[in-house]
Amino acid sequence: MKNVVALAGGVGGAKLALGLYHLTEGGASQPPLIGDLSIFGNTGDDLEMFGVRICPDLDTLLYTLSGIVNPATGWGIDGDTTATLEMLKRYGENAWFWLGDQDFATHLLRTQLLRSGQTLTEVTAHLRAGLGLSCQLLPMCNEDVRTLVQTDEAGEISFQEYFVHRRAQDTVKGLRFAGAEAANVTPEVIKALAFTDLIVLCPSNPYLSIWPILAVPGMREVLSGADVPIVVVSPIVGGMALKGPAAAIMQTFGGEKEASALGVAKLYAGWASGFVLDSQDAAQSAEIEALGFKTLITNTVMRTLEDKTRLAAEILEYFG
Ligand code: FO1
Repeated sequence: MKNVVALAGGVGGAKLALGLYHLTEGGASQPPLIGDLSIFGNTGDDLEMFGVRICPDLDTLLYTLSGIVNPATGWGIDGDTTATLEMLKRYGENAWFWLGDQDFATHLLRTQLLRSGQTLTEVTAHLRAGLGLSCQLLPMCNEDVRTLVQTDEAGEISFQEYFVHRRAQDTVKGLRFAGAEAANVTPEVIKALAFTDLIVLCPSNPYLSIWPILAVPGMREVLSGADVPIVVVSPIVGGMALKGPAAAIMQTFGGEKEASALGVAKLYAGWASGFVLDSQDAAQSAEIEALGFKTLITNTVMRTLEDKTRLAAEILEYFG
């Protein structure tokens, strides 16, 4: 059995995280192929609203892995209702961020535990245990780091303002991870890396989901220091993002003529060692290998649970 660390952002990353989780004993794999699984989640998308702390990417991982996620959106809780949000609207609040009633319970408890002095790592451990998850879910750090998006149209705005309120329509000129300079790699992250055999960067937006994690001072170094393969799974397939604005951002902010798996590989060249690209992009594999990557070409589009588990098992077998 191998131990695995996975880095993940939101919906796209959570799909592969679920595949990896299914290879653990707690995820019911018989026999289990993964011993310890630790997932490092992005908290740059976090926000405070109506007095509560919301961690959308951690929650997407919590809900996906525990099987209660809304399958239509990939975030939020399946069948959740909006009585609380409706009441807030009645008071005249501009409730542009969709928050379900059950989802509110997560934010209320998180906020209470944080106020009692627990770290975000401790609070997240409490939540994942409550949902019966046996893998570790670790926020990238305990300090507040906020992804700010610099746009042509609206200046510098918060991530959720850009992504949800303004529907990711603005031209992204730059990103700032406010608070990152004061953040620290946590002891739990360091411990997980001490025992890992493989590091997988799930197919999440490099700029918006993975960069904030790597912006924590020392994070890149501790990941490299684990001295195990660091494998990137391309979130770009056939020139398109599997989900979200990654392709558009690669072109505007990243300066690529067109979004591609090769473009993603260039972002991680010299640091990561493995690259998983979709069969549709097989023609790019020679150039990706020329950048120094060992490549795996396979079907990376994950629709069913079988797709997710198969991709996770292939990655483990090829790079583990
Ligand atoms: N995404 C949306 O497109 N609209 C929403 O109103 C929205 C609310 C929301 C509430 C809780 C949560 O955990 C996630 C939510 N998301 C929503 C998704 C979220 O904005 C993104 O998944 C991530 O932040 C990007 O990785």
